[in-house]
Amino acid sequence: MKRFLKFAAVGVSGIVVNQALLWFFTEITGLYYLFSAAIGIETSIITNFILNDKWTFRDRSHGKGGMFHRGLKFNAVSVAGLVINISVLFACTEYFGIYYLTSNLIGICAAFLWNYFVNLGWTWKAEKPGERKARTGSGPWKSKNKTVSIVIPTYNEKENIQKLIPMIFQTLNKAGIRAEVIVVDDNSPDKTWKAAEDLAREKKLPVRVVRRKGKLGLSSAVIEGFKVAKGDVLGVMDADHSHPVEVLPEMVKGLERFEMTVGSRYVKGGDIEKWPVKRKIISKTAIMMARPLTKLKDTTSGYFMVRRDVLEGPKLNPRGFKICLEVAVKSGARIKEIPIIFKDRLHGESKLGSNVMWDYIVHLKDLYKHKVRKKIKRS
Ligand SMILES: Nc1nc2c(ncn2[C@@H]2O[C@H](COP(=O)(O)OP(=O)(O)O)[C@@H](O)[C@H]2O)c(=O)[nH]1
Ligand SMILES: [Mg+2]
Repeated sequence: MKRFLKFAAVGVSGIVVNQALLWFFTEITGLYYLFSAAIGIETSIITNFILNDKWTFRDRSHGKGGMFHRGLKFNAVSVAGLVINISVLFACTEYFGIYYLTSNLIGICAAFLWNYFVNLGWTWKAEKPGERKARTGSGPWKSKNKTVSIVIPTYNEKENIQKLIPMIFQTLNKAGIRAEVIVVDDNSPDKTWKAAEDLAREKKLPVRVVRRKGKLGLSSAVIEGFKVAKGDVLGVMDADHSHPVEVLPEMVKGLERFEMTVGSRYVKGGDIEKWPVKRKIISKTAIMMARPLTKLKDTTSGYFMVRRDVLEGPKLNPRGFKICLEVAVKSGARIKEIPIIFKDRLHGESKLGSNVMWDYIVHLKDLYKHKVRKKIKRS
């Protein structure tokens, strides 16, 4: 319904453009009015197309064929719509004796419905999951001109976030990548949300802060961040400087050939700084437990990026805290792991309590169930 209304709003804007140009060329430049009308119609088709591609069908404008191809289709549909409009006007007036202005309204409605549904099913046709997979293999996706939304879940990370946000922008902007940061804070007692808001205002950075009622958990925070993110690429990182910002550009670039990139401690070149043996053993055990679920080596990583369309299908579980694993398993995305040296947190203390291991086991149980169901469905 929302899409339908957006399409209607764009249509109205097209009428304004059309009328304005018709008036301008006829009255100001003295052009013959039918030529002016042609310029008005074609320009409004183009402006309508751009608005629909960037707004109404934004979620479907990454498909094969490219923008030019979609533009041609839209043009053809619009011209056919115009013919429908005029034919209905003519038929209603001549054969049914309806007042010509009323007939035109009927014609406009018919053309509008035609335009909407044909564009929905053809110009911006939804991709089947298999097509998405095929497209990923050939890799027409380019990281150039893409915007990256980095979601940072926070709880008592005031000092960390104040340092981290400028570092993210510096690194990405230096690599020519546009970015926005979304801080999802659970009403931290240390007012992390306020620190982020102040920083954004002072340094004029594209940072948005989602302040939730209370400590509602890591995964649900990330999912809320995804909901408000506007970028073509959605990324997640911890606020505590454990995740190195230097690899951000490489993670974006990696999406040209893969659907998901993960900052990994367990591939060649990756490591963990200053972890006691006990913690390393727990971490390795946790990873082993998830091994049959995915090819991902660092299943407990919290540092990742995905193309927006990867998140269109799967319904993500807001419980738990291993959102990267959740996305990897539910989406079945092709993943590239990028080595990182995982550092100890800079300020503050870990937010994950003693029930972490239990939560993890419950989460794994859900994911195994999901995997088995998917297998049964396929066979
Ligand atoms: N919004 C929100 N963020 C959280 C929550 N729990 C942890 N975080 C954030 O998630 C990130 C990872 O948590 P952290 O305590 O560093 O986990 P650890 O690295 O496994 O010890 C940090 O940026 C935390 O501030 C939560 O319940 N809500
Ligand atoms: Mg941490």
